[in-house]
Amino acid sequence: MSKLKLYDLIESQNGYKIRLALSNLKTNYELIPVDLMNGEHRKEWFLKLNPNGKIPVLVDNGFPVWESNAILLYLGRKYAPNNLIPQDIKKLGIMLEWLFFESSTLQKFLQPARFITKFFPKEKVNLDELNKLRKDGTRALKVIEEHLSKNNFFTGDYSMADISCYGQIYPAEEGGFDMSQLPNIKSWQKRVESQPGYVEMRPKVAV
Ligand SMILES: N[C@@H](CCC(=O)N[C@@H](CS)C(=O)NCC(=O)O)C(=O)O
Repeated sequence: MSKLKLYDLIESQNGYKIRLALSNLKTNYELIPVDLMNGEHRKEWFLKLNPNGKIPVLVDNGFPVWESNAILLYLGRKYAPNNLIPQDIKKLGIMLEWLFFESSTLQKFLQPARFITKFFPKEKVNLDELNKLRKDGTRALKVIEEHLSKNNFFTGDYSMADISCYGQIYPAEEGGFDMSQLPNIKSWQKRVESQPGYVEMRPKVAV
């Protein structure tokens, strides 16, 4: 049994970032699904792992780490110190910019837009709110589109910033975002998909 445990749900794009990173790093882990629909993440045992009551949470030999981008930095430092976290101080600065941009801006709009579009009953959807999320999310995507017009990856080389933004953007169309107008993002997605150990958000089921 692996000493790394990931509390997660396949449909979570924040959890997917961690699954992608662990797969890129060829690191084994145990996936423990958390039943959000039945409020498992609000129970006392889970709040001991993450007092904020959200997935994903990584538990390393009993030590819990929460917030997806904090988990990425933890994993990068532990398993790939010279690889997915740049040594070069300027590149490190660039990677951190995009990780913070992801959690403060991109995630703030893309995640609720997808949640509302995919999981809310139609009659409960506030269209003004949803359209505002899509408008602000599209603006954030265009900031990335512009950056990727001059860079193959966020820092030049594949790093945790790519994993974080890729995981968040992966299901963006399910949130009603039109990705067809963002060709640089599309090309970058293909480059991420050709990295060793790449996995999709939803594992393919054998037929
Ligand atoms: N900023 C957090 C966001 C985590 C988050 O919002 N997780 C969602 C699933 S993707 C969740 O647990 N939602 C349950 C809730 O908020 O009640 C991160 O990056 O890890």
